Amino acid sequence: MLDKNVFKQAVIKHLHSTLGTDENKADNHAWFKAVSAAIQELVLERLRSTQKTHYLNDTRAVHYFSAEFLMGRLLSNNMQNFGLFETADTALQELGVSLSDVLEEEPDMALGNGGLGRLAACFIDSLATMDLPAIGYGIHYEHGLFRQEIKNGGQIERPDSWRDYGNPWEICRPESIQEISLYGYVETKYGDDGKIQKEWHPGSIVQGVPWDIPVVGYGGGTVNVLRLWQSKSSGYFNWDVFNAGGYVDAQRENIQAETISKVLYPNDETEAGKELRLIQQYFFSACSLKDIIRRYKRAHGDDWSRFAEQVVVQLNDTHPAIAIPELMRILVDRAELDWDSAWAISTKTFAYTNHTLLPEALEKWPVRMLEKILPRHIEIIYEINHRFMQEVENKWPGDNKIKAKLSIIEEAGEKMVRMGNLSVIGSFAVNGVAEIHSKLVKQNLFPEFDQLYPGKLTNVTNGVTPRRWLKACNPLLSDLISKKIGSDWPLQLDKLDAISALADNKTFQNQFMKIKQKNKQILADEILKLTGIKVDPKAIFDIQIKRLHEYKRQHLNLLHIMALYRRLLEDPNYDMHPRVFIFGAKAAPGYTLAKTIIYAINKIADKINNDSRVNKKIKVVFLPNYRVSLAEKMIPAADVSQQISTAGKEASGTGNMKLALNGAVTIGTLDGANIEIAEEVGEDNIFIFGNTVEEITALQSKGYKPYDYYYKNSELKAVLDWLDSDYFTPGRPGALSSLKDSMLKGGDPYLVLADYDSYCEANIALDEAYGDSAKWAKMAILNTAKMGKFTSDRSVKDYVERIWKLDPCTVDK
Ligand code: NBG
Repeated sequence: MLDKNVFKQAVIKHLHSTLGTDENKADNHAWFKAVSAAIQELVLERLRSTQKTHYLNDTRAVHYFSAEFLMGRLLSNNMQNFGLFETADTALQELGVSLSDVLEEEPDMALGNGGLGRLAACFIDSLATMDLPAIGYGIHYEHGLFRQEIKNGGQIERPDSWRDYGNPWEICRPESIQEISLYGYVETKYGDDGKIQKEWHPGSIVQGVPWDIPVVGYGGGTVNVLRLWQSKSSGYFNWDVFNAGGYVDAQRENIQAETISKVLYPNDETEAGKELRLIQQYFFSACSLKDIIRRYKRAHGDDWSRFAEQVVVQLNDTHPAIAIPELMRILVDRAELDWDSAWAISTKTFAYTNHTLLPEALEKWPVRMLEKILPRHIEIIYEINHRFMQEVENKWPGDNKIKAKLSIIEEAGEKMVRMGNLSVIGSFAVNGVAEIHSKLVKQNLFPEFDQLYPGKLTNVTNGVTPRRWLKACNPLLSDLISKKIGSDWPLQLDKLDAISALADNKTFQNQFMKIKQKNKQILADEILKLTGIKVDPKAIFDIQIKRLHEYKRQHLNLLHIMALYRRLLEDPNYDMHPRVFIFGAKAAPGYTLAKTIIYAINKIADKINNDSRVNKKIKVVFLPNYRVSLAEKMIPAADVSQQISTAGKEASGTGNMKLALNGAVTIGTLDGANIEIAEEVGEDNIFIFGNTVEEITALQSKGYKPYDYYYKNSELKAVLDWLDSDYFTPGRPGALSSLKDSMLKGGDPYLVLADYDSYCEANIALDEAYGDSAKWAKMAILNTAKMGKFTSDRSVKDYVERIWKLDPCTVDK
């Protein structure tokens, strides 16, 4: 595509004419900008061809609505996808610049919290790679997820300023600005034909300015777009007139349009429940729908009959669910379609993905908040609900209990709008994200909806892009694999299975494990740089990386670490392989217990790492500011992958897939996608422990008593009591007691104690297996070999076949 010299010239040109510097003065950041600009030239050329091709072919497209896109860095990815990584590397070397240093200059685009946002990023990578017409829609947050610092063991949140020095990839599109309305009141009028008409007189108008981030498919054929909306005040709105009318809610003057896209809510798996959050959701959903309709009308004018043939909108969780009444409003109030026709179009347009069963994460908005902010939408929601209640009455005549349960409006206590129910009713397909999760969605969350709409509820198991999560992040292993089986596995991940045949081959085992060793050395250097902690790369690298949440049970891992510590103190000859426990996790700023767990990890780490009686055997590392770019360094170095959530709580997990893909062996519960990973790798190549969903249900129905476990297991008791002392927090006795209390007085809602014994046993089995290096190598190889199912290309293919019904559209080169 580009040869080395042409590439060099392009970089130098940008150094001079885009950045106003030169080869002698440029620092790494300037080189980063110049290299990105050189790559962006290619990106934009392919973007233009793609858009033209899609337009000329009038393609049906998927519109992926997501409040979060956790993109990480783009330079390396874009170069990889254009096949230019090696070219760039040598070109820069010849210019006396290190590509890896240059790559480090790019801030992560951290516009997401965790799995949900990263899944969206993997999906748009796969969509472009598979030449599928798609556009991602989200919010152009000025500040992404907070930067985490650790001070005296505790988490401090600092603002993330990813755009302070500009973002070389994004393009502002002022020509496509949209305006959306908020607040105000609804006027009921009678048309000439005597029909009732509704007119929303908004109290405030906000502009959405689109920023486009090109999404380069692997091979560089298709370049799709991620369109992110920035909010701006709409200068010209005449406030005085509205004030004089006295109609407008007094609150609206407080609205500062620009705050809408200021920050990403740092909550993961909890409902944010704030007015601004609802406005964010409406803001990006409404801007995106207007954008879609503008494009549709360009091709089809006012003929709505083909809308649902051309457009499918995937709702990534309920965050964009307000798009459903918004489309109804446009069709009924603006396009003047009758309700039934509008509903027919709308329910053929939307599909909804559920990402969690945790009750605290199921979104509900107070009716009075909607009445204030979106007065017309609440009327429409009531109308949707009214008609839906008739359906329920037909199916279950006279059953008010079912009605109360299925109603979009929750009536007990303050009236609330249930966004999950709205999403199921307003969509033609609903999916969970792993087999077990989708099963529980059907059985526990929405069983009556499943009866009412047979076939609507389905499963699409998550996946991850092997381009970023193996090819780019683990170049040594990628090269080895390509040498053995050819280089098309990043597009056909099933082909990895061919290395199964080499799992017993001594030479291959050595090559595979030597690479793991090198990756561990690289991570050990990084750990030293970031924390000052020296770890032995010969030790087992045991990694737990994910958001901090009680259900993910970082504290179960910690209890086991404390137990090992005790065993070593009691018996200096206690037989175990040296092991480094490595954590990365951010806690939601308001989640006190999660922050206490981070504090506990750091305090226990301090003690153990500085205790010469044990620190040859165990070390504990907490790497601050876990994010996509740090994950890319940690994952290739993992021997062990900790996936230890309470069964039934982790919808899928995707870190589990990334780690196994890079040859880490999982210790995990039968939860989320762990179950499917176990099916693929076989029970000999994974350490499964703990209560199953069924066993937990049984335990709870007979009355779960955490104290029984505490009194029965003296080691567990000792470890828990240790948390009450000031051993780990000198001068601050009781600083960790709330952690102990959560598992005893607090009833241990995530059954940490119930799984403790079996977790310890699994750890012993793991340690033993590691002792047999040929056996371990085989396990590691088979984990990589058997991950074919978990490419996001397969997930996207499932979505296409089961839900989106899209055809690929190749773009000529
Ligand atoms: C998360 C689940 C994960 C899952 C991702 C992506 C939310 C609400 N859910 O298990 O907890 O892997 O979604 O589907 O963030």
